Amino acid sequence: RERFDGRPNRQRLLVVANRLPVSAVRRGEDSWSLDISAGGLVSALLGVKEFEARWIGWAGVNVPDEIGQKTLTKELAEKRCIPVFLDEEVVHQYYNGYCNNILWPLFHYLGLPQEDRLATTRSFQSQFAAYKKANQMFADVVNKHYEDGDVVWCHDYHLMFLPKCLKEYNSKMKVGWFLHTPFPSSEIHRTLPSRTELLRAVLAADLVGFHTYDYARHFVSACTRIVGLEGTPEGVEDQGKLTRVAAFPIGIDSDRFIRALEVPEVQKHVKELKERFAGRKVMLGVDRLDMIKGIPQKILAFEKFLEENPYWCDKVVLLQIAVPTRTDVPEYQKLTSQVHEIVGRINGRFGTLTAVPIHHLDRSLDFYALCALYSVTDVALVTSLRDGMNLVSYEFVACQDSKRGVLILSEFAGAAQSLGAGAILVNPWNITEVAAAIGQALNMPAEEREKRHRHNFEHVTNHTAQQWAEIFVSELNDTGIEAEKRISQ
Ligand code: ADQ
Repeated sequence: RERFDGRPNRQRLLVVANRLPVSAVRRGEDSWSLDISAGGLVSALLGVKEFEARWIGWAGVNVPDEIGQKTLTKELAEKRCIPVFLDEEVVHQYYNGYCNNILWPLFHYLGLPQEDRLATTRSFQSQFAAYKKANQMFADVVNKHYEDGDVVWCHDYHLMFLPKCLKEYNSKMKVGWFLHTPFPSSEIHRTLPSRTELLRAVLAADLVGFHTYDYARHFVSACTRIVGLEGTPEGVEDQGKLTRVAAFPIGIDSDRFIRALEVPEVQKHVKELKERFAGRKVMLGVDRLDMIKGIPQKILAFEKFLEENPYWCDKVVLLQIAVPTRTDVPEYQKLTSQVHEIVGRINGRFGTLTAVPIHHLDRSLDFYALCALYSVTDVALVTSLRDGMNLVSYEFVACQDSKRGVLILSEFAGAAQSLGAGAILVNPWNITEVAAAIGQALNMPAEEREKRHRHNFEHVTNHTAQQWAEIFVSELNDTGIEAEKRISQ
């Protein structure tokens, strides 16, 4: 395709994810307000100048009427977003059910739901049927907007069926799929009733990507051990068709964080925080409130540290910022109460009339407030029980170039593979070990902090989200070239 001035058009990239980077709220019959969320994926793709990205996904709202669908589609088009309309029943069965009740816990090694949890969301079979139906609805929209030469990049565990649906429409479509969560050991994946159908659906893609080499290896083992296909150094082969499988560790837009530290509003927050916590070391946790993030384990380790080191009781504070998610799911409600109970107990036990050791906030912070917090922190605590990558650890490092704070990082986060040499790695299940790591971090000599920080800062600034996206899409474009060469020889 060429433009009128003779220069080739930028390649179009159709990014398909369960949620659009925009949330729509209805204001009237035909009026909408759109709230843009600048998540990691959005900033990754904004920085990629080679491609012209379009987004396809659900806008997070049920729009049953035709007028609403038409007006919302028009408004979203201005933001290069294309909506997929899912009704309430599909969302309940596909999103709350199969995605969040089955795949999410399974991929994080929490196992399949027990009968009582299943009963509340109807049967596994009907959730799986809704999952396939929803994936087909995404495929219909992609197919409607696809033009020859486009590349299609599908994201995450919500859309494992999508590559298959797309290739059924058009076998020449270039399709990539990337998983943001861990892919578990094949022995875990084996327990899933629809294990083979899902793997085969993903394998329809030309390129399948994971954050780490281990997840890629687990996926290939699942294909060989469960489906009986052949694993090769390149990926998985099925009757002469190769699906390339590889690791593409995500990064962040580190410049965005570094630049934010110069903004007066951030500096004002920094000053306030420094005054507020003068004379105390600041420890920080920032997580979505999810069982995979190991928040209770983190707080219990902090309690153990205070118990064993009374000297520190009035000299350190733990700020735990936990954004509530999936608040309608009973497990998440239970987790919230559990965390509140533990925090209350510890503050009652170690607090004084003027200060408490833990500040726990159940909410999201805006970008500037978050950057300010990262920059005043002495020790960041990431204790995920499993985590695909964990971008909070990257964001903390990006904001620490003047302070050189210490990162305590779970060995079960993908980030442990990239920031492991600079962080103190811990097993979050071992509270004694985490408590000891807190002591080590708070007492670490400046020279060692500098060395560890330098390692991590270089990694975070040299492996950005933009590079991640560019490398994935350029590999996707290259898939099939070897096979074409073989055929023409
Ligand atoms: P998440 O599980 O959401 O992502 P993470 O990678 O840590 O986890 O990203 C969370 C993002 O939300 C960060 O950008 C962070 O700044 C923001 N955030 C968290 N708590 C916040 C708060 N209280 N206020 C404001 N912002 C907050 C999934 C996978 C991860 C994987 C990413 C990207 O579970 O393992 O790293 O996708 O692939």
